Order: sequence, then C-alpha cells, then structure tokens
Amino acid sequence: MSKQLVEFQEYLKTCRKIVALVGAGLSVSSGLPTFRGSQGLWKNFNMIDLATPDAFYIDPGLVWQFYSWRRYNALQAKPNKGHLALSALSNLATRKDSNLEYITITQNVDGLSSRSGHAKENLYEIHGSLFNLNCTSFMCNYVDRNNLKHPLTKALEGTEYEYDRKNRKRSLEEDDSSHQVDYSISPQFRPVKNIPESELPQCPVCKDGSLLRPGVVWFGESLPLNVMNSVDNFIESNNSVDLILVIGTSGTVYPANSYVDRVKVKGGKVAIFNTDIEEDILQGIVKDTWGFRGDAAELLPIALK
Ligand code: BV8
Repeated sequence: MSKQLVEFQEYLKTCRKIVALVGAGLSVSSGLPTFRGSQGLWKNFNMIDLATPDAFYIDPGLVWQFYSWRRYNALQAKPNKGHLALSALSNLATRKDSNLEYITITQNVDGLSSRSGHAKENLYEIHGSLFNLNCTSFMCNYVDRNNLKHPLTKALEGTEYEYDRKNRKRSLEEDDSSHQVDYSISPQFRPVKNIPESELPQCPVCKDGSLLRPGVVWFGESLPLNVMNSVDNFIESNNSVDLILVIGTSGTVYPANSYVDRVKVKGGKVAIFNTDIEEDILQGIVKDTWGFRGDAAELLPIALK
C-alpha cells in the first residue's frame, strides 16, 4: 500500500463531512465515453452545435438524435464498482446512528449513480439527466423524471447504435471480475435524418403541443436553483467540509470546477482519482492534496474501504 493511500485512509476515518465531485471518468469503466481528450464526445462534434439552447432552437431534430443516442447507450451501461463505492458512502451517511455528512455532486447525466443504489437525498445531478424531459413552453412547468422509454418517438428510431470500441480486448459483460477498462471508446455520432418538430417528443399537457427537450443543463444555461442552493448550503455552512473527492473530471466546466477551491479555502483536503494526474500531486508535494492515478472504478473501492 502506498504512503499516500495509508495517509489518505487515516484522514478519511476522521472526516465528518465529505463531498464527492464526479465527472465522466467515473463512467468510463461502464463503457461510456468522456467529453474531452482524444476519445471524447467533443472531439468529433462541437458542443456549441449540440449542447446549447441555440443548437436546439436551430435544429431540434439533430439535437434530439444526439441525446437519443446517448440515452440508448446510457441505458445499456451498468453502474461500476466506483459508483457502488460512492453509493455505500452515501447510504452510510443516511443511517440514523451516523455522524457523517455526505453529498455526491455529479456532472454526469447518465443516471448511473442513481441506478447504483445511491441514497437519493444526498445525490445532486447538477447537469440534469438524459432521462428527464422538460417542456420548452415558458407557460408550462411539465417535467417527466426518469423516463426510460426508448426511442421516445418513432422518428428517433435508428439512434440505437453503440459507441465504437476500437481494439476492444475483452467485453466488460464477459468478464466482470477483471473489470477491464476500455479506454478506446470512440463515440461517433451519426445523425441520420432531418426530423420535423411534429415528430419529436411533445408535451402531453400543453393544449397545442410544445416540444419536450432533454432535461440536461446546456452550456450558457443556469443550473437548477434548488440544486445549487442545496450544494452551496452544504459547502458554505459553518460546519466546513473536511474532504472533497475529485473523481474522473477535467475540472473544465463552471460552476462544478469552483467547488474544489471553495472546500480548500475553508481548510478541507482534496483527493483526486483520475487516469491523468500531475506529477507533483502524485509525489505528494502539493499541500493537502492526494492523487491516485488509474481507473476510478478500480481505485475507489480500495481507497474508500
Ligand atoms: C453557467 C450536460 C451561468 C449536457 C454539461 C464562455 C461563454 C459562455 C459560457 C462560459 C464561458 N466561459 C465559461 C462559461 C461557463 C460554462 C463553462 O464552464 N464552459 C466551459 C466549457 C469553459 N458553464 C456553463 O455554461 C454552465 N452554466 O455557468 O451558468 C452562466 C451562463 C452564461 C454565461 C456565463 C455563465 C452550464 C454548464 C453545463 C454544461 N453541460 N453537460 C450534456 O452532457 O450533453 S457539461 C459537460 O462537461 C459534460 O456533460 C460533463 O458533465 C462536463 C464536465 O466534464 P467532465 O465530466 O470533467 O469530462 P471530461 O471529458 O472533461 O474529463 C474526463 C476526465 O476523466 C479527464 O480528466 C480524464 O483524465 C478522466 N478519466 C478518463 N478515464 C478515467 C478518468 N478518470 C478516472 N477513471 C477513468 N477510467
């Protein structure tokens, strides 16, 4: 066991208040791609063309095909051992006899944390979920949560193709025990048709019909106020956070990337779980920061044991 791990686990035992900040790297071992980097979703497609309100306004059919494809792949995926390790921590914190305060802040929209048995009350999906649908009419508050139907309309048939897996060595399904990580997932979105608005998901409540949209937070949109308030209250309360676990995220996107500094400034320590970590962090020379390099699905069950 490394010196860093021993030190981290000793500190973990003393923690009374913990936050986990989760990104796409946690779901890689479940077969889902990250966003940035050479195999990321945004490598082949510009996020401005697919993940903004303008993109949806210009071509809702294109955007719906993108999200329908990602819904399909997220539905095929299963939570991995990293999701389960966080879920165990979340459930420990909800026990009546527990003196641990805990939240998971996930940027992931794949629903895997929720499907891993994570306690609902301490899971914050700050970028929404692929399985939520919201009405686009300002006059209508219709929301549909956790809708797992696929495809949502007949016109979205054809989005059921899996991410390309180059040089796939071993299927995760075939050998779950080894939990081979497929680092070579190459997402290739293939929009196949122009779809008129009338054939896209429609609000069942609006009289004249309004489009439904994916219940995710697009770039340039505000995050849900109630979620932001709950997270802010947790981090900013007098009782400060002892530890933030930063798992599989590049920390590129605001406001998620602001939480680490906000915890640090109040005296909390940081533990990073990522396949890509700076050398000085690994060497343990960055104050109050531990770094564990590798697959989060492998590292978390060991570190949080
Ligand atoms: C907001 C949902 C107020 C949709 C997502 C300029 C103009 C306009 C806006 C801005 C601007 N500058 C800054 C902004 C604000 C903007 C922003 O931060 N932009 C960035 C790109 C600069 N933020 C916003 O717009 C937010 N709203 O701020 O409101 C406002 C409004 C207007 C103007 C200003 C302010 C809303 C952001 C929400 C965006 N929606 N998702 C969808 O998914 O389609 S975010 C998107 O990035 C992803 O969905 C993901 O959730 C998120 C974070 O990415 P990561 O999870 O970190 O993934 P990434 O690929 O980057 O990294 C993966 C990591 O995993 C890597 O480090 C890798 O090494 C590691 N890894 C890989 N394998 C493994 C692993 N680790 C462990 N194990 C492994 N096996």
